[in-house]
Amino acid sequence: MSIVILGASASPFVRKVRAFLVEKGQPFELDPVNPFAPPENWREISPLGRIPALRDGERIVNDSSVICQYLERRFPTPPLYPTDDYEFARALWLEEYMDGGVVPLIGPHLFLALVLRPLLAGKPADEATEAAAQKAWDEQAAPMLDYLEDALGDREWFVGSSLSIADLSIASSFVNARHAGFAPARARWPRLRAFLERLWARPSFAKAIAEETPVFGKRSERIAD
Ligand SMILES: N[C@@H](CCC(=O)N[C@@H](CS)C(=O)NCC(=O)O)C(=O)O
Repeated sequence: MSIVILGASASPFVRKVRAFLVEKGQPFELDPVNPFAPPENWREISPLGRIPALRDGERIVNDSSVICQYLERRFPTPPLYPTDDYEFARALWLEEYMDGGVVPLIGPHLFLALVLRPLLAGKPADEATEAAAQKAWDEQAAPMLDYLEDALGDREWFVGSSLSIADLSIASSFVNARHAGFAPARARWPRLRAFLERLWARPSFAKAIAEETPVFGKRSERIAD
């Protein structure tokens, strides 16, 4: 039975599911769906109108977090959720911290404002939009980056001793900031920045980033140290 992700590659939630399947070594297809101009029957597949949805043969699963938990049970190896009770909760919390906290900031203030809208309008963002994005990064994102820097500490992975859903979720969400020309500055968030670079170099992200960058990631050239 074939696995199909329905969604647009630039969505952090779609990218998370994609990376999850690559890490599982499971083949899949990406069927492009733009949630703002969806196919006619989209609400039958995605009752909230959101991407991603996953098609597994005849079955549909919605919501990236639900999809990843489903895939974990469907393809248990390698495990991408910790077995320890508390570490399991930590991994889910960090995923939610991204999905419910960081993405709602990076999405509208950086990616939509500086990448997607200018792309659709065919002209770059104006100065006020640039300034608002920088302010959102400096004032609202900074404490979130502090939290993640602390949560990672000196460890290789956010939770436990191997790659987990927490790492995939964090790495995926910051790709959208990268496309918009923002990454945690090495001087202030050295461990988080090094972590992101390690994760982005994995095949589970490198291929997606290489595909997306020519379309969405031109501003990534301006990322400084
Ligand atoms: N909690 C959902 C969030 C999905 C989500 O918000 N996707 C956005 C694209 S990044 C979307 O489809 N937006 C269209 C809409 O809400 O109408 C998940 O993890 O899958």
